[in-house]
Amino acid sequence: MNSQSTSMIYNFAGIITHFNIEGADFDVTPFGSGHINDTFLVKSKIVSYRTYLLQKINHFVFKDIDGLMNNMVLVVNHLKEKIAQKPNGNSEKEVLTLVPCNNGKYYYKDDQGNYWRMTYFLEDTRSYDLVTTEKQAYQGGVAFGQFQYLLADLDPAEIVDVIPDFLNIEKRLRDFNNAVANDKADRLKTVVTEVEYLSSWSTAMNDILKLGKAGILPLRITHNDTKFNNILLDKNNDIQCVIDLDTVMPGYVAYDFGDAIRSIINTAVEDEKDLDAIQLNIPLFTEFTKGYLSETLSFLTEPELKSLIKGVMLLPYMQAVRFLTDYIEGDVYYKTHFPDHNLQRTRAQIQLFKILELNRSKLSDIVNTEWLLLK
Ligand code: ADP
Ligand code: GN1
Ligand code: MG
Repeated sequence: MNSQSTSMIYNFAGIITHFNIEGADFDVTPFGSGHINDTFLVKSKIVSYRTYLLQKINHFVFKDIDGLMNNMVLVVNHLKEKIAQKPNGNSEKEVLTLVPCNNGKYYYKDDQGNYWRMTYFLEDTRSYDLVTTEKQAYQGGVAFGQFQYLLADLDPAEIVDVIPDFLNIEKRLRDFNNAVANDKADRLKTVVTEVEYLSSWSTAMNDILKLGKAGILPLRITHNDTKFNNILLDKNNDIQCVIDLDTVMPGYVAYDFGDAIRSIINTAVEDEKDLDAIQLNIPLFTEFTKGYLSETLSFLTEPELKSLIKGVMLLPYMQAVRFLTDYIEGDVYYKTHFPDHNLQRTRAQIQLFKILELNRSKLSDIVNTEWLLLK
C-alpha cells in the first residue's frame, strides 16, 4: 500500500491529534515488513521534532486490546526500570516508549473501529529480514537472552494471555486438521504433499509441551515472536532494542531460541521461492548461541538447555503448519503480497525444517560445546 492510498483510507491527521505529541503537519508513510500490524512512520515537516511510529493494531488477531496494551505497558515499564539500573543504560533508546493518548489510555479507537497506538521512532536503527554477519547473530542472541533475563522477575500472573495457546503445537495442529477437514477455500487438492509431510511429523513435535506439562521445563515470560526483524540494531550492528512486544506471554525458553534461529540460520528469506537457496549458515547459529547463553547461563536449567535444540526443530515446523493452515483457509491471518504467498512460505519453512533435521546432531553439539565453554 502506498502512502497516498493509505491516507485515503485513514484520516491520519485526525488520528494523530488524539496522541500527546509535539508538532503538527506530519508526513505519514507505511513502514516495516511485519505480517500482522500496519505500521506507519509519522514525521513532522519541522525537522527538529521527534519522529513517531504509528501502528494500527490487528484487531482480528488481537481481540483483547485492553489486555494487549496493559501487557505492553507492564513490560516496557519493567524493562525501563531494569535498564535504568544498568551502568550507561539508556531506557529511552533500549526500550520502546509508548505515547499516551489524550484519553489517558495508550491506544485510540477511531470511529471505524480501528485501534491505534504510537511509540517513539528509534532513530539510526535498522531491523533485518536476513542476517548476514556473525556480529549481528551474536547481538541477536544477547538481545533475546537479555530480554528473558530482564523479565525473569516480572510476575507471569500479571500478563494476560492475549492469544491463548499461541505457540502450543497441539492447538496449532488441531487448527490445521480442522482447516484440512473443512477445505474452505478449495485448495486442499493443491497441497496434498505438504499436508502429508507435516502430518507425518506431528507426534514427534510434542516433546517441549510434554516436558512442560510434566513440570520439567518451567514457564517463563518469553517474547514468543523472536524473528530477527523484531530487534533493532544500531549503526554499528550493536543491539539497541527488542520490539514487537505483542506476544510477550508465559512460554518456554526454547520457543524464543528456536524462532530466532529460524530466521538467523537460514541463508534465504522466510518466503524464499528458490528452495535450493535455503541452506544453513552454521557460524551464525554458533554466534547466536554464544550471545544467548552468555545472558541466560545464570538461570537456565539443564533440561532447558537440552530443550533448545527441540525449539530449533519445532519453530520452523510450527510456522509451516501455521502458514499452510492459513493458505488452506484462504489467507485470512497473515498479510500476503501475492496469491500463493502462504504456500511459498510453507514450502520454504518445510525445506528449512528438512535441512535442520539432517544437521540436528551437529547443531546440538554446538549448543553443548558453547555451554561448556561458558560455564
Ligand atoms: P509487526 O507486528 O507488524 O511485525 P513491528 O512492531 O514488528 O510490527 O514493527 C514493524 C517494523 O517497524 C519492524 O520490523 C521495524 O523495522 C520497525 N519498527 C518498529 N518499531 C520501531 C521503532 N520504535 N523504531 C524504529 N523502527 C521500528
Ligand atoms: C508474525 O508480526 P510479525 O511479522 O513479527 C506472527 C508470528 C510469526 C511471524 C512469521 C502475532 O510476526 O507469530 O512467527 O509472523 N505474529 C503473530 O513471520 O501471529
Ligand atoms: Mg514484527
